[in-house]
Amino acid sequence: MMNLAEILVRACKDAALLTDENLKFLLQLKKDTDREQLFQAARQVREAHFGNKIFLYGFVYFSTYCRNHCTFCYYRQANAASPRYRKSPEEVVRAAAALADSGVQLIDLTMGEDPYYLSDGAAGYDRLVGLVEQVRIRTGLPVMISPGVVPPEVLRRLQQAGASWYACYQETHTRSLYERLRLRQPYEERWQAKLAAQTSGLCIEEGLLVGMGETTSDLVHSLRVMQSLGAQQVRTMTFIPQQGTPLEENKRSGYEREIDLIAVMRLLMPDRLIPASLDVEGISGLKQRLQAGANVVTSLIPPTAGLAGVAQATLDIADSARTVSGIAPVLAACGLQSASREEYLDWLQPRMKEEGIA
Ligand code: SAM
Ligand code: MD0
Ligand code: SF4
Repeated sequence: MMNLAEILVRACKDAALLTDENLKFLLQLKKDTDREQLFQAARQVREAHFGNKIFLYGFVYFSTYCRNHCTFCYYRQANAASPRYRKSPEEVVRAAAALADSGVQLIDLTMGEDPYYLSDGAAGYDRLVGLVEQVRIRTGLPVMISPGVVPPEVLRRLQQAGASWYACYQETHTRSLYERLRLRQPYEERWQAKLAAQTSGLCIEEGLLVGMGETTSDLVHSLRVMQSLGAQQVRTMTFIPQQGTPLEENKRSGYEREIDLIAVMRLLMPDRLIPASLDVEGISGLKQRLQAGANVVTSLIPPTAGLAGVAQATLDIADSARTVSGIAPVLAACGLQSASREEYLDWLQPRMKEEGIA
């Protein structure tokens, strides 16, 4: 049986040498001193691939209407407690422009599975494609689109309208668990949407929701599936129980599992983008996530646009903590710097070329 130091040496040498046993071992560390060694190795690997540069993503949750019933989500259709809004294209473009001016390198356009955009014949999709186009033109920044499951031809149109990324998280790759989370959304359909996005030349983001009763073996399985998917961005978020949902009374787990997973993802997928999301613990959890090897800060939200977060609808938004200037002291304390737009494009463009986009 290898010890921690041996596993970390192996990981830093070549991620391909890591076995499932090694991954399990790393995900089960208990002592803080051991976990700190894991994080240190993850930082070392991040530095080798990205130096001290961090990418910043602006987040625009432009419609919180949703036709779905995910048990974990505040915005599930039946929840009367969640704030519902659908921002006009002008409001979306204004929020995106404010984010761009503040210094982010990408705009993430996210919505619930809002029928206004997803049905109504072709009209719905036309609205979605039009929105991407406007944001792309007005900001000049790469756009990520998180619309839920959409058909392959719509993914193609989104790509042609200027989207670079499609984000769609499976949450888990253990089917029995998936079925308890994303009710009435076939696993395969969601999975295939990601493959179709890749075929259309979009970069993709895959994600794991943790603290839902998954085992360490479930996590190792997910890591392997994520690795073989070849997503350019991989994330994990801790489940935050939401008022008015079936899992409202569930106890929130600690954040350790998410933090450890960030570090293990960094070791296993060294050159991928891995977010530190402000949408879980807000600004107070940013340092820990960056120190575990994340290299993107996501869920930066303009304070006065009336926009919500997903897992944390309001935390740290109104007081401007989820902004580029709000997070600046944390980046500095970690010895990190925001990348420039050019540096982000230098990372992104070759990946898009590889996929035949550019
Ligand atoms: N409606 C689209 C969809 O579901 O794909 C786009 C939104 S998606 C980016 C929202 C993601 O936030 C979920 O896939 C899940 O990973 C995460 N999330 C939602 N509710 C959460 C909660 N209560 N706690 C933690 N993460 C949550
Ligand atoms: C985030 N709240 O980055 C956002 C969201 C959707 N692509 C991302 C979950 O944390
Ligand atoms: Fe809707 Fe997305 Fe929430 Fe599921 S996670 S209920 S699809 S907004």
